[in-house]
Amino acid sequence: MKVKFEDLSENPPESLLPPLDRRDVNLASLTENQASWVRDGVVIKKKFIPDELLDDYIKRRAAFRPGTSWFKSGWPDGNCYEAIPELRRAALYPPLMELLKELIGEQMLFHLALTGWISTEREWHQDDYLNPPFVNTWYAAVWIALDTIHPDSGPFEYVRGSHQWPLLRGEKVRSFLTDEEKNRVDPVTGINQWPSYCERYVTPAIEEKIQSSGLPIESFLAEKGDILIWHSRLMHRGSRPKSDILRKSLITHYSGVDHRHDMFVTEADENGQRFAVFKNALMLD
Ligand SMILES: O=C(O)CCC(=O)C(=O)O
Ligand SMILES: [Fe+2]
Repeated sequence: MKVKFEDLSENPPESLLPPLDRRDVNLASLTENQASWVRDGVVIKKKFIPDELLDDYIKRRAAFRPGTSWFKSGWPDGNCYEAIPELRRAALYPPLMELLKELIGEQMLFHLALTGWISTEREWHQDDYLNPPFVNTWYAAVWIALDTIHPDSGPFEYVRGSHQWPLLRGEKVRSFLTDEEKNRVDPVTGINQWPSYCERYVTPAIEEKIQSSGLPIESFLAEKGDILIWHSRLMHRGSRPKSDILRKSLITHYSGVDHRHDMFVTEADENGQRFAVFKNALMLD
């Protein structure tokens, strides 16, 4: 049976969504950033994060296991930031946090960092469905360029406007797994990696949806300090690299502070910016 995008997605009740995701949003009252968010599902800002802030992080990141494969893939844990103040300072840069709040409508909680200097090669997806269902797009992620991003390095690709499509739902997506896949656990982590097992039908369903929408695929070819903030319904992927040139970026993910009761341990930095604390990271140096 061929699985279609419509089989995997739904439109959640409007009352559960952030203000800018509701149909009754007053377009005339929006700031320029908010208008871009509503129209495109992305906000791109050139030279947004100061070099000094990024240089501290880059120095720390560049010292992580040079000469090994870890150097390219980065810290293995999404909560590595707990032990890396230089990363937190970039991720919690107050003007960035202010901008995220302007888009989502509440203070944001930082809870996930991707520190690889290569593409994730993660196929087309929306981020929201990888989270618990109550997140309901109170969520945003930021792609921060740490250097010039080469077109052959496997850049971030996205479909502008696709955030207006229905929302993929974890439960619906998992319902098409085989029983073996539902019960399978990764021998190393002990975790069921359902998002990757689902790719065999999710990716073709999204590809067909993109094709039939006629919307173009764009790449974020950025310079150091440029950022792209994307909506948690935006279709995006880490494209396949065409060479082994490094893709130096930092990717940070946030949820509305009042929409993550699963992340109940948090801390605030000196500016009052919040991050989730899990205290189970492999602290590798
Ligand atoms: O490799 C990439 O740029 C994609 C990253 C991504 O999908 C994510 O951080 O949610
Ligand atoms: Fe993603």
